[in-house]
Amino acid sequence: MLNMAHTPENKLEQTSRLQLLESVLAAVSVGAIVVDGSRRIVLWNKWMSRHSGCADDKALGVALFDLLPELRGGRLEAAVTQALTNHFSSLLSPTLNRSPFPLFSNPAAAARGERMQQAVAVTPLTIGDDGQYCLIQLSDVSMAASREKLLREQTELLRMQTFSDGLTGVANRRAFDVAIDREVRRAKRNGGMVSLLMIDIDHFKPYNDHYGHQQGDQCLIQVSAALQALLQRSVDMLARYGGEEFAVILPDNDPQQALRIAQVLHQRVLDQHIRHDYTGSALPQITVSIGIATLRPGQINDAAGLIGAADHALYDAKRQGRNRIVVA
Ligand code: GH3
Ligand code: MG
Ligand code: MG
Repeated sequence: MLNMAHTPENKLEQTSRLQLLESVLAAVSVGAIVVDGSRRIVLWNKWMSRHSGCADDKALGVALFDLLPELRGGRLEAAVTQALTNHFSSLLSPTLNRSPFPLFSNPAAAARGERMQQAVAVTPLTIGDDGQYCLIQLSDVSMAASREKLLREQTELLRMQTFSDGLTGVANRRAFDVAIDREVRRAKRNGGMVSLLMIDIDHFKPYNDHYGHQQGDQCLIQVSAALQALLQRSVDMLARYGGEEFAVILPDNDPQQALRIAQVLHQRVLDQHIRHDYTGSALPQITVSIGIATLRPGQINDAAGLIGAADHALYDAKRQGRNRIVVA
């Protein structure tokens, strides 16, 4: 068998097999680097030359971490050491280490200094009896990464749309339900309180009927923007509760603080001077009625009770003539 391998025919065969392997290495669209036991580069394929801007004649024979000192002390060096000494393979997670090598997908990206995002696999190779080598394979995952980023952004947009009102852009009823539940549980856990305002536009049906639905929509946008502009704490939440009804959640606010905020919001809507000539005998402009309730230890103690009490106070404000505030 050994003798056969040395016949001229077999030699030729071996040479062409080597050439075949070399062509494959040059053609594949992954980077291949092989380093020996002293971490000197013994193989650096075409893909590496193309994407690193460093030709193989510059790389071969040079210690990898001399050629690329930025890789020293990092996860790649640890992986190479593991492969050479313990014969362990490893994959460098692209999420932890997006672009360890200074590689660029194309010349334009190189000009912008925008590195390729890489998947890196490190594999031990034993050649002959005790020749320890290490193969580093690199692939370009920039496309996959940018697709993933797009997907993440779209998911976030969908999430936002799921929780915000399409007309006014403020939180919608679904977001309100989640928030009121969270704030009530938080208040009960801490023995604190949370106030709720229910705000309803007065005589909105005749406004719609006389000025048209589109102008009605504009009015809703203007009122919600005016209310939103006044809420300063990030924990306060304005939501569109339904049609022309809004809710404001005020964590940690007692009834006096809630009343003060309600007064400011009420006045702010008046200051908009949105003309409304069909309010009957009332002021010829858009006004709101507000009901306030507060969840406190020993009193109202769940979200449904809080909403019911604020609603009831709002109903009282309407009954007493609208354009006013009632505290439950
Ligand atoms: P009150 O002073 O008692 O609150 O009377 P109101 O007319 O405001 O109340 P009502 O509940 O009778 O009418 C609410 C109206 O709000 C009915 C509907 O035409 C209008 N509305 C609800 N949602 C929208 C919306 O998204 N856009 C527009 N343009 N109008 C809406
Ligand atoms: Mg109304
Ligand atoms: Mg209403």
